[in-house]
Amino acid sequence: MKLIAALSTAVLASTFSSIVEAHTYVTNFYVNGVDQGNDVCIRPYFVGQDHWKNFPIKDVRSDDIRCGKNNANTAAAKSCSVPAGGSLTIEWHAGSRANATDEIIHESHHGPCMVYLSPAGKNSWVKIWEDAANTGGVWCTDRLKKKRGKMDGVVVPRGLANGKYDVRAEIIAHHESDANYLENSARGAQFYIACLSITVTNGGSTSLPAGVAFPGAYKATDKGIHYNLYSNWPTFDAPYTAPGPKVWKPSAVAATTAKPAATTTKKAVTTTRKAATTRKPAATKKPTTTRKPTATTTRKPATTPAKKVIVVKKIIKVVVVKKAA
Ligand SMILES: *[C@@H]1O[C@H](CO)[C@@H](O)[C@H](O)[C@H]1NC(C)=O
Ligand SMILES: [Cu+2]
Repeated sequence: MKLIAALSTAVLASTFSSIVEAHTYVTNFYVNGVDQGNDVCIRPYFVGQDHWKNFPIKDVRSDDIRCGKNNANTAAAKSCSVPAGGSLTIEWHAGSRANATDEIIHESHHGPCMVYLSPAGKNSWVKIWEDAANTGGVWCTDRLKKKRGKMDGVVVPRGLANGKYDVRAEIIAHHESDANYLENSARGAQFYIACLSITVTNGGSTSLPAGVAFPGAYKATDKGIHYNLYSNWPTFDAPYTAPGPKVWKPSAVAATTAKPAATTTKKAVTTTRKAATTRKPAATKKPTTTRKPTATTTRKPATTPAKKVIVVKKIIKVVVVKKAA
């Protein structure tokens, strides 16, 4: 137990130094693969203070949790047409989109992604997509980095009634959410949010069901918000349920929406497994930076506390041997 506590502290310490570094924000989105343009149909970010552009919202009771800092009731200058059944790809960046090596979101930031839809200006949000998988410690944020920031697999329900809608895209970063923001406002979960304006065309007769309001939908104590990313170190694999309602799947669109999400998740997991088959990286890397290598090899055992200690001991042993050599 003592070892685990020490290692968790080391992991935490490594994240503190990077708090002010690259967060993330939405620069562009694509309709059926077509880029709508820089900042087009996206609510403009708060510019009173530069840093809010990519800074997280942390208070779920605040109006800012709806669409970002000071953006609860603003509107994008334009609404982009999307045919019902069409795909939305939402592109995130930490710094500049023009930077080919932009890190998308800081390495320490791990968590799920979600997309909600509301009739324009109604604050009645229906979750239409999420990627909350964390198998092997690989999260949506990690997949996003591989895809150069492109959050894909989001489909506007086929048959949805024509009209203007707001899209709320969200990433939750859990690197400090072992603390509850209400108890420690310096830490807590970080919410990255952007709202897009779309006009659905070629739609049908399906209306959105009643949605949830922001603020209102989340509580600081929700399991998917006050979540300890480090509790099961080194697996990062504690069962996770994203906050908010379940993804809405109208029967008419179930087939279209289910597929992309499932495929993406499986692929990512397979990649990690392969990478993790060698045990060495886990030993050579410092506990603070290990994330992938150890994740899969120790996945199952670590769910029981007794075995967790054994796993940690093994790693320590290897580290010691290495140093002696
Ligand atoms: C591009 O992004 C990388 C990674 O964050 C950063 O180190 C580099 O300074 C950035 N380059 C420019 C020109 O901003
Ligand atoms: Cu951040």
